[in-house]
Amino acid sequence: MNTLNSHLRLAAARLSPGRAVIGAMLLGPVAGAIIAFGAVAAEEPSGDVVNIDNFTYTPGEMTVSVGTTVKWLNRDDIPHTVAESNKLFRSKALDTDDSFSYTFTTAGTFNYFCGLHPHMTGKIIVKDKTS
Ligand SMILES: [Cu+2]
Repeated sequence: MNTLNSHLRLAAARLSPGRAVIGAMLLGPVAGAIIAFGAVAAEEPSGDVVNIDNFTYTPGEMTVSVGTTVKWLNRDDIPHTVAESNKLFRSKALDTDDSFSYTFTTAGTFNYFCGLHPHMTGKIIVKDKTS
């Protein structure tokens, strides 16, 4: 049942781009294709973004350079948080489409988890720019 629920929630989260695609189809093939392509492209995360969806941080492990700001974006329909294991940072509860950003100023490996669902974990590996 859990898996089914997860899939249903995942499907619900994908409704908005789907609606755009359906709308695009009604406008005619050529214009529709262009608009549909734009809707899909806009969904691609840009920069150093960790998406939170279906109780999962994606990507679960990310490597960035010192000075990089990482943004966590909650695409799930329930709240999540982002809490570094050594309390370096801790977000508030993020509602759907809320985000939290943190700029990593030192090299190292930073493990984090969701304060509401501690089994949700992720990792940011920060490297010096010269190495
Ligand atoms: Cu959570």
